[in-house]
Amino acid sequence: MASYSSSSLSRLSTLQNHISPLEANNKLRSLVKISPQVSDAISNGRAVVALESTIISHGMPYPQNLQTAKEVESIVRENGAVPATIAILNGVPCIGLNEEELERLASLGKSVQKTAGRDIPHVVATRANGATTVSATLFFASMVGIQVFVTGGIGGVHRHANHTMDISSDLTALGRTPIAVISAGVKSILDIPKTLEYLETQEVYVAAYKSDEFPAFFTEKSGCKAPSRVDSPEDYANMKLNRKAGILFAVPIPKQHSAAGNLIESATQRALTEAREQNVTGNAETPFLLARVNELTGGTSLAANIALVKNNALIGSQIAVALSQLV
Ligand code: PSU
Ligand code: MN
Repeated sequence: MASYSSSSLSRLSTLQNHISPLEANNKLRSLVKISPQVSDAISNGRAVVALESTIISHGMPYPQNLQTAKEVESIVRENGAVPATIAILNGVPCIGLNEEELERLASLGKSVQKTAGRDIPHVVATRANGATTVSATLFFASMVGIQVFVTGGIGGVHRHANHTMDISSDLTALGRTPIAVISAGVKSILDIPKTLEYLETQEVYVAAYKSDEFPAFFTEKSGCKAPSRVDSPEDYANMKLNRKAGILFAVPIPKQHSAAGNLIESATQRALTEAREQNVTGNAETPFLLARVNELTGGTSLAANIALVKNNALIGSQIAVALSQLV
């Protein structure tokens, strides 16, 4: 249960209750801190790539999470774009982290609050540290006008969602935020066909990169046909982002890293059974499954995860650069 001191309660009510939604958003906007590099790039129309932070705090163990976060930022820079890792530090939404901030977030790991869109007012009001999921990162990225966002995998419709109603808010956030999200598809910890159906309901355009099939994170194929296919970052950028909804751009894991797909799939099945036995539900389920699959595969899944995130950063930067060159 969330609990509040009176000062944080008034901070929360300022953000949520006694003012209009527009005023609340303006208030939140005034609290946001944008790094000088990101701010400069946005005002000059240069390519910017947003990066989420739950993948750092909850998606990977320390210190590989820090190492990966730094490498992903370097890849973005090497490919001509400016990285903007997004997180909430001491209640301040930060767009673009410096080295010390990134280090702090990575070493705090799971003690940082996993922050989806619904959690933003609480984390800000209590001046807590929050690692933003895809839904919360989309919110802040769109607030400052970033058009491209790279991650590993997005949340989706969970298996057994017909009983639990567990559908990630990443999908509804994508439905209302005109940003291109580059991911390696969704993990088989989720129900992939239902996730694709729900993305259609949310009017999210889904394209696979150089493939006819929607990828399943650790493997190039999911058995589900991708709604559409795109063969170059330029073609993709040419679709422009003049829609109300987001675009999910699914990049299959590079071939040399997908070999362990079967091993990872059987570990996933076991982790899913354990989650049900131990009654792990709600927003604890995804981090539990990610960590357990990593343990069960002796780190093989982590290595594949790191490789695909870096590949997504490469393609996402190319898309951001191509977009910034469109007039
Ligand atoms: N899937 C991954 N790695 C991750 C996540 C999902 O392969 O790190 C994280 C992302 O931050 C995503 C969030 O937005 O989990 C979804 O959580 P939930 O299923 O509770 O909505
Ligand atoms: Mn959920």
